[in-house]
Amino acid sequence: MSFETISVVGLGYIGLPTAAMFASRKKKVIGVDVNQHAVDTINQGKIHIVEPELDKLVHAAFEYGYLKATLTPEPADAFLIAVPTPFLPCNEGEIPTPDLSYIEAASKAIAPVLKKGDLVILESTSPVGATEQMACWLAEVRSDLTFPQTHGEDADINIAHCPERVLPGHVVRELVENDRVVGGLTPKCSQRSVDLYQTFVQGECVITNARTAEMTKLTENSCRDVQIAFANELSIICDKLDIDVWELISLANRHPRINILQPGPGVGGHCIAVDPWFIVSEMPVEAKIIHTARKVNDSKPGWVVDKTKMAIADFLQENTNKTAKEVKIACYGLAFKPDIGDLRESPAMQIVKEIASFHTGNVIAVEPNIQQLSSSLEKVELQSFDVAKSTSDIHVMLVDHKEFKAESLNSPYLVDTKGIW
Ligand code: SAJ
Repeated sequence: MSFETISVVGLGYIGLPTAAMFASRKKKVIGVDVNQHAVDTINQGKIHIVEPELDKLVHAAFEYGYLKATLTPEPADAFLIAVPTPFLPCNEGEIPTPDLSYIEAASKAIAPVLKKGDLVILESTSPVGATEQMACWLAEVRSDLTFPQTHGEDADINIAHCPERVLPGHVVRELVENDRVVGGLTPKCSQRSVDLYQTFVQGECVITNARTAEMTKLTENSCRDVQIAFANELSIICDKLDIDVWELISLANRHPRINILQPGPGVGGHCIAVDPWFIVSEMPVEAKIIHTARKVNDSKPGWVVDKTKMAIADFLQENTNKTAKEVKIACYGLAFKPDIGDLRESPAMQIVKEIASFHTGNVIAVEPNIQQLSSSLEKVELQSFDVAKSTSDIHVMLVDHKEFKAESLNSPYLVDTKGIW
């Protein structure tokens, strides 16, 4: 059965580009979101998030009449669920556990409009077992339909997990080019999902089962987290040994089988710092390295703040005529990674907030990718690189944006978390 109408539930960083991609291949796409602002914006052919090339894609999809957004699900032949899977609130030191309430709400919202022959794909990053759980939620609401967990290949509804793997900043290209892992609850569920993705995916669609597909995504991001933790741990060791960690890594990486990642101020974003906890919370005894890596990366912003405090102390010792209140600190970069303006879950933001909370003098931020600072940084002043460089006493390099890499800054009071100056 072909897919004439496709519904994408959750029009965020993954759902909206995916919806626009299907629409660009002349599929009728119904985007569903609980956020009225997102729905209204998309229904004007505009976007409510920042992602290169996405505005053109959504604008064209809307103009040609292939994409519309709504608050309430409507019947479709395939449903893709791309809602957030954050973790539940927990106390410091506790292992965070995943919050599946958005998936539950999305499942229960689409259940009333499901019909025999529909395909439901969970794209949200999920703990192992979430797709089976989603199938149960759907079945609870629709006892008149049959589902793969009870009726296998003969079920009325097909269900699969197909995790997104696109890199923020390159979403439009990677959606087309990346391979996809497709894990159906039955082989037919997988095959129908592959048929759907091949509408626009040029990468290979590789079939497995749902649990393996869920674990694949968690493994990819945990692997990167562990590798970054190794680099961050090295940076702390090298600092104590008075060795330049950047030179060290570039030398070690000359070995044909070594490829160490880069240290930084910590790990940010909504995936790499989150997904490993899905494994740790399910397997707390076994997941030792994954758990430790999380702790190493989460502790890095605090280490950078301590280094800044030491730089202030050194400065005051050398400049006895000055008080702490007269010391000006410049922080370079606020985004969670280079060359984007996304400040959510950013270790750089965490560091700047902490510096602003203890420091009695001026704190400047330089962030070429934003126009104004959020209210959470009310004490901080947004300035140009040149002003920050020429007027500040302490310099804290946090994000290696291309604009910063093109500059140089030499100061005895420099905390350079990216090794660019
Ligand atoms: N980082 C370092 N050192 C490095 C590389 C990255 O400190 O050498 C930091 C970045 O500065 C940033 C964080 O790690 O704070 C994460 O950045 P990233 O570029 O590694 O990844 P994300 O979060 O933008 O996207 C990841 C990608 N996953 C992998 O590369 C395995 C992407 O493919 C996923 O689709 C995405 O997570 C997701 O949605 O899960």
